[in-house]
Amino acid sequence: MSPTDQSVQVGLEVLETREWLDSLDYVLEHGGAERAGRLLQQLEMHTERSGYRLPFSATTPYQNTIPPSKQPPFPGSQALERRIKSLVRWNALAMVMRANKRQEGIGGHISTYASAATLYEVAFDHFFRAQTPDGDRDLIYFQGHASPGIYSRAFIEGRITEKQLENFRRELAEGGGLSSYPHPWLMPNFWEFPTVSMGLGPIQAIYQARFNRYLENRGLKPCHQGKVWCFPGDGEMDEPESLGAITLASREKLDNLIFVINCNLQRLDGPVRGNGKIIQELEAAFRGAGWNVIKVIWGTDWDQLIEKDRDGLLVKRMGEMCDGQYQKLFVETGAYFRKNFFGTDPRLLKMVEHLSDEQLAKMRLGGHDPIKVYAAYKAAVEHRGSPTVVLAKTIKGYGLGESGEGRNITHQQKKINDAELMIFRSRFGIPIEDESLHDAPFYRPPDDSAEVRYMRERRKQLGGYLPERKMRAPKLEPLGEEVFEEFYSGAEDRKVSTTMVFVRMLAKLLRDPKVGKLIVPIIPDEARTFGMEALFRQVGIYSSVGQNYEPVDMDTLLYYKEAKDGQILEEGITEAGSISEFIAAGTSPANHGINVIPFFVFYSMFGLQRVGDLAWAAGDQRAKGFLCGGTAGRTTLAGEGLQHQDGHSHLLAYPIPNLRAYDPAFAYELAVIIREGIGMPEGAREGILRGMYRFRAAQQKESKLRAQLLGSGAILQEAIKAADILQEKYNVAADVWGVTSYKELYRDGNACERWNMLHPDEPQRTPFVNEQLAETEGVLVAASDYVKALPESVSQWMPRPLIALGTDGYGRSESRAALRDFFEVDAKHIVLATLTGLMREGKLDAAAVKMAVTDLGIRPDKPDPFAS
Ligand SMILES: Cc1ncc(C[n+]2csc(CCOP(=O)(O)OP(=O)(O)O)c2C)c(N)n1
Ligand SMILES: [Mg+2]
Repeated sequence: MSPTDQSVQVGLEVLETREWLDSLDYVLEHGGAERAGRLLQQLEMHTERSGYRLPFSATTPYQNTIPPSKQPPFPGSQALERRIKSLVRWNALAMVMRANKRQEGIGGHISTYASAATLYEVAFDHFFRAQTPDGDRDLIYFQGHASPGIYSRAFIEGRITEKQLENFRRELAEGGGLSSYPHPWLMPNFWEFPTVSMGLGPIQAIYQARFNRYLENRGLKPCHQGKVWCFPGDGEMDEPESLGAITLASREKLDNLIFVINCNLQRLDGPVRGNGKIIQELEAAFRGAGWNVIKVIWGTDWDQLIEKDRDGLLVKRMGEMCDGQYQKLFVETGAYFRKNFFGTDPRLLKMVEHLSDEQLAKMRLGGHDPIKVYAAYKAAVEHRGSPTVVLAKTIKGYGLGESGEGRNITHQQKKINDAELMIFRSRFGIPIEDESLHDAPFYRPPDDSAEVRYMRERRKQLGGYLPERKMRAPKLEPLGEEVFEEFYSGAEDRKVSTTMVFVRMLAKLLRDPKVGKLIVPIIPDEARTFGMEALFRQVGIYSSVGQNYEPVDMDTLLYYKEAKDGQILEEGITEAGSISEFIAAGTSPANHGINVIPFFVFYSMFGLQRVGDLAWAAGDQRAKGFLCGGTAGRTTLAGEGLQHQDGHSHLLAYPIPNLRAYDPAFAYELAVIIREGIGMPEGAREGILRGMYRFRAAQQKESKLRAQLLGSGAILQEAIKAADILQEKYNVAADVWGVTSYKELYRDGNACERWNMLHPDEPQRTPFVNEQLAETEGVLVAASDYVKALPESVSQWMPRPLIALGTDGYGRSESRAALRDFFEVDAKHIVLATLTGLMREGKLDAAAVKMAVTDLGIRPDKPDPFAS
């Protein structure tokens, strides 16, 4: 075709397209969206029947799902809300900057909240309900590393002190501090859901929404207006857990569930989909799964342009450009924008000829525009029949100036320079003078200011402040002995597996008039393996739609019975889903004020090994319930392969401080454990090549007081310091050992033991650890940055008793020095442990050790890190 023919062709196409569009507009106007939809379907069918294959597309054009004509009016004061949002932005930035000025490297994130501020603020002012009219409440899964913004708002609301804000990531500081991320364990009156381990928020939110329906359908939860909101990052959506359960949400028609994905096009290192478009990719995934998808891409500034775009040129151009290039546009000038975005077609250039470069550069994205975000949330809240996902386009580090906004390094940025601070201050209208700016002081308007009054009034209208965690259910009464009595006496010489006993116990509990209804059995498709099928019939399997088919085994006694009020949660083959459900149930006393007792019964190998991070999150949020590993024990489960033979799940239980792990042998042991578990009284918490080398020998050869200090990793330095202190202040000669691998020492020790056992008449081998320490003198002290179980696992081969120091317990966000003091693994605690050992050997008296406690500056009443 000649160029002239080509342009004639294009001209004809434009005309043809216009005619079709005009016709469609007519139908939309006179017949409505439904008629238009039917017509389009017929056109599609007609094309297919004529033998043409239309390209499949799960996406819609790269534009807002809600057109301006369908936008509701914005109900609040935009001006005041912008003021409040600016103040929240400021303090969020200031808390991270100040923390890092005081101590380099303490960390924190400024760019994530900067991109998400509008997404949160619109929700706080208009949507998040601390209490719904029917007494329910919304449950919010905040994006973990957006926490500075959430703290900042609570500060302006007056719920968090300036001191606490000052001590962001300094939780052990005087006056208390704030944890880096949402941790209910650390801030039990504030955070409800730990989310920062990517992907755990989304899957937990889905199962939370499902569990709420379960409670409602079983009549345990009378109210149902609450929504579950989850705010993941676009990078986070790559986690299998993020997308892995989305079909469950649509299958279950969870219209009580709203995802808001902050699509700032960036993750930690760089673009999420530089060569693609994350919003379109997510749209396809969620639409394909049956979700209601609302895209919020362009801000109000774009409305006029899009409205004039009758031929769809602009929207086509919007859809062509990949995310990496969009990111480039965000950091460039208006002139660049004009040339590289609109410059591909003279007609596009014409569209924006009335706009200056400066105006072009300021064209806002949808996720930064409260009007667009409000419209999306309102549509999400009102939508019925399926869950909703809002895909909001934003800029990472929005407002942080030249060095932060949209840059690849922005995620790790902890501060901005004075000039940028000044621009930020002026852009967001923060009333702080130039002279004070350098320190980034906090700013809170007075209680009677229009801003504080407005935000408090909004929260009052929405039922109170958020987030707020508290125990909303009364304490469970301990169960009477009579339930368990039959198990105390045993099975009269009959050998019964603990799994079988457990199932009998569970069946009995389900029949108990007091707690029966509260029991929530959760099974990932293995009930028959454990002999639990009788429960199908006894209490039914939960199904939100009942049973729409005649089960094949209907004529048997124990048929597969599904029911709307069924009690068993048969989750299918998803351990991640099942434990998420377990978490929802186990936190229900706090979140809903409803006491339930979840029993998650799994093939033991597929417990902690499979879903360790979720189990950790369960501990963090204080979930209560029973994790029951059936068919446990490496040698007990004969016949199955390596993927089934669990001999280590108890070791995997070590790191979770508030998980109690038992390996019961008898029915009565199991009975005692379960009875104790249900009615446990509050506050009852009872819980380098071959591996080592001598790093340094003591210089002082003639002292009678001697010690062997074993240090590992970063803590080896503490052991060296301790040896110096011991020598200088206490006349103790201490050798220092570097232990590179307790596991190797353990493996070697066991290998020797085994060989010796099998070769009784040959010279016996000595474990390496014993060989190393046999000729030494003095007390043995080990310290590492890991749990005490590591050194203790090899103490059996040491010539003398070992005192182990380690980091058992939940961590804190703090400086290294404060943390090593907190966990008692620093030099002074190693010194104290050594002196204690010498006292036990009778070489020092108690008074001398007591004096050392004082001299070393150790507080004897400091909390036990294992239990705090
Ligand atoms: C399981 C897991 N892996 C890695 C990280 C470390 N990490 C924290 S934030 C982040 C990037 C998040 O990007 P995105 O989800 O897009 O959030 P954004 O900050 O852009 O809103 C990473 C990799 C983590 N928190 N959890
Ligand atoms: Mg991102």
